[in-house]
Amino acid sequence: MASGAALTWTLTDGVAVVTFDLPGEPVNKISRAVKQDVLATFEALERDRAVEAVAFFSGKPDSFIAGADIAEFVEIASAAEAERLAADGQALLERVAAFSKPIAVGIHGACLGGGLEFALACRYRVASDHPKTQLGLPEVQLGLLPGAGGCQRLPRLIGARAALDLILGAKVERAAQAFRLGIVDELVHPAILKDITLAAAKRMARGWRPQRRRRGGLLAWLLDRNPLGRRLVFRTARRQVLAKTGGNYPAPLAALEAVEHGLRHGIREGLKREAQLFGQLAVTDVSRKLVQIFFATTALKKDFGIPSPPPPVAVSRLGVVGAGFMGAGIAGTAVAQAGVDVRLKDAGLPQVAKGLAAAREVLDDRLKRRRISPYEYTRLVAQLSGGESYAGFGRAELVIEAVFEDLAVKQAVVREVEGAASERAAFASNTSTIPIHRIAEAARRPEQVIGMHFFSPVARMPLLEVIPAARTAPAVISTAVAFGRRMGKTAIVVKDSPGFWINRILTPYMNEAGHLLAAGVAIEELDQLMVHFGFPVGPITLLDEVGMDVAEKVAGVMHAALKAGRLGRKAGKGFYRYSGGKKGGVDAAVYELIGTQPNGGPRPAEVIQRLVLVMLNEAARAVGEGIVRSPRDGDIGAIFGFGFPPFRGGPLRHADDLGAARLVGELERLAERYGARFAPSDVLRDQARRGTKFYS
Ligand code: 3H9
Repeated sequence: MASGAALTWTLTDGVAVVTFDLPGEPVNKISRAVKQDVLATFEALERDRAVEAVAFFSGKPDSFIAGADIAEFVEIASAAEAERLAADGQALLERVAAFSKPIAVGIHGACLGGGLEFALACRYRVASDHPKTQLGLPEVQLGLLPGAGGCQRLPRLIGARAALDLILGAKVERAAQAFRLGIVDELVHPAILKDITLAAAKRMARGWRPQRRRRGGLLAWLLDRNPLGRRLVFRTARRQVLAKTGGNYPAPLAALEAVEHGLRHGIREGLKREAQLFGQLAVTDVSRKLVQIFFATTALKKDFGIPSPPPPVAVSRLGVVGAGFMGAGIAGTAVAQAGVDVRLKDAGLPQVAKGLAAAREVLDDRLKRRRISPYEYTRLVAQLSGGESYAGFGRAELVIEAVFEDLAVKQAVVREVEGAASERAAFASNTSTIPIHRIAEAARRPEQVIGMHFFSPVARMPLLEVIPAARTAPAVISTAVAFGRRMGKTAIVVKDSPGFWINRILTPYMNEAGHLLAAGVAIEELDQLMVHFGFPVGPITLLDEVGMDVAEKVAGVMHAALKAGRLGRKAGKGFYRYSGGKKGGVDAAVYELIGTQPNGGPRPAEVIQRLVLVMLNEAARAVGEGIVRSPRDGDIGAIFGFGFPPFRGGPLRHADDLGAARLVGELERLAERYGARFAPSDVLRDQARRGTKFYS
């Protein structure tokens, strides 16, 4: 037995069984110290004549290697330093790839970034067929590229097209898909992972060489193996990246260049270029922002929104009242993600049947995308049931209502649920507009009442706002947050105040879009300008997507259009036309309804300024009122809730970047021209006076 700080090994029958278990850390990551440890261990293994082969495992129960240590990137001061970091990582993995004895890795749990790059440098990869086993190179999500040889080794293993698909999309695949792609050589039950990996190492020691078949048939050959086909692959990928990123994210383009350069000029040159580009990316503002988002998101995973949170109640059965679009989405996502039994209730059986069918679509989608097996699918479908009474609610630990947005209706539902469910069951309202304390007024047990505001479509939108009212019990808060997390959501705990956080800051933004329409800006132009700013969709498309819920509060011209039955996408018509679920062009009739025609309107720069500043100003005001508990929650909420451009770090980081003094000056000028809706908030004025920021 030998040991370094993180790596230990024992010898079994000529095979060194190496275990990587970083002390005191929940996951294995490759830091500078770990690199030294790996080098020293491999030197020792090289020297030891009794070692004929190596079998490598993680000592963590649920993860293999989470990649390079992201915390080290934050401290990097120059591109040259970051380039050196990548070159060091490459040199280490070159050493592993050229190791004189065969290495087999047994992968169970997350194998990401530098973790996968390490596995790719080894000769044989066995993976456990377990949902926790996920493989990928997610570096571009951090504004970086796979810098320890990933841009070179992956395309050589699985072809340029498949590798670009993974690297540029920051895709993380389950083991079965990684096996299909040819990233792993063998897929086994977790119970035999160790034995199979050891056996492979032994066979290799005796001279066996794994044979790899190229996947993908003739098409892959045509596209990946000849220069013309390859050129087409790169051209298509570049076009797709530009369309997707709008030029705001440099990492995918740089990754593409690293892959292309390596395939054209050989692996040496490829590695050199890869390290240079990694260096340049690591010091960009975009990467810094994306890394901050990573750490903010991981911190939120452990935060229950209250000091000393009591343990959450373990939910095994969920009751959902209201089988409409939201209710069905909540039911389907709860089954698919949290694996709980769900009972769906609505007034009539036809609604229930429709809701159950819609909930099942969430599972259909997972099956189609191979996120669950046919066996899991059948099991989960059986966990969904419903009816027109509250039968089955007695055993629910949590009930979520998603009925019509009307106070009296919601109050009636609380009372009915209190009659049917256990005394301990928590009651959550999925309202987007009604104060939770008003709903709780009707309750006999108001301490059990809370808000859980999901976004539409529930299965895809990653944010959950959890809204305790003044009397909500702390355990109910922990339970709502914990259950939201089990549903795969990032949860922020926000104050019970009109619009909570998301709709509070969206409303003035939407409202301003209305003013701009009235001033003659064309609908498409408005949308395009904000997409150019970095939003996934512009305000008018967003309005069509969210429909009436948010728009109800939006004044003026918007109201006229919406009152005419143009409820947005869900109604098949809004500002744009929709057919078969697809968005068409702008419906010109809208302009007549709102009594204006596009005539150019203000300059594009002013359009962007007005829309952005009105939102930042409101965000600042809401922070001042304590609507979110921290700027971190506010930024993550805006990014995950409606796609505030991640590369800008969120509205509050963006406000910090612009600086309060500048914001106040610009808002004052806008207020002079357009009125009090632009009056700078006290928070910004105060920051401008003291020279402070949201983030210290
Ligand atoms: C890279 O590899 C670059 C290379 O190509 C080239 C270099 C030259 N670093 O998420 P969790 C922390 S870039 C530092 O709650 P889970 C995390 O902050 C990297 N810290 O657990 C948290 O800390 P704390 C590419 C990391 O089970 C704790 O570990 N890799 C890292 O829900 C637990 O994390 C990625 O982008 C890291 N790499 O999920 C993968 N990873 O306890 C990033 C985790 O102090 N990681 N931490 O709050 C993940 O996606 C998830 O953490 C993972 C586990 C799925 C692994």
